[in-house]
Amino acid sequence: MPDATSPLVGIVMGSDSDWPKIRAAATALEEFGVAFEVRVLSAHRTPELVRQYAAGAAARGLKVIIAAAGGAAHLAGVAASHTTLPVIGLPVPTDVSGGLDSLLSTVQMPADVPVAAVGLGGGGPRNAGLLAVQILALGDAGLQTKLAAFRHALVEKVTAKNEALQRALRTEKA
Ligand code: RP5
Repeated sequence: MPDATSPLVGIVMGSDSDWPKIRAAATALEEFGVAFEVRVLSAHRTPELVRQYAAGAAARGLKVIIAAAGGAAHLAGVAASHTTLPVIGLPVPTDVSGGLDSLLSTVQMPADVPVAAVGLGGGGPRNAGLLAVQILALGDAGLQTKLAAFRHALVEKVTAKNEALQRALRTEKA
């Protein structure tokens, strides 16, 4: 039975080797005070555990699943096939063209079972966490307020960077 401290987001990954590459997803959730859990579950090594996890996620109070995997990255799609919760696919970089295999196998879901895939590497993991926050904010006024403040801070940060660049350019010209 979910309680007030139950995780709202489940982060699953195909291997513990993925964790350092996707840690930023969890960091984003921490920044917004969103309770989450983390599991290593593999679509091909532990298919039955993936099924049990995804099928039981909603009943345990989870609202969003972030599924990270590399290579033939079918974890997000398989998880999505066992739940109607939103699943955010997070492709993990590999040695094959930097992870193009992960990206395509995560994002190219055939029709009827969607996966909301984010980018490969770079801001992808952080965006996975932030997208989960935005989904949760649909029904949480507190999170909406935090998101508004976050976006406002982004504007201030970029504005300050622009002003600093303009000053530097003026100095260069002088
Ligand atoms: C995938 O295979 C995992 O998500 C990981 O990205 C990749 C390699 O896993 P390990 O061989 O490092 O366990 O299932």
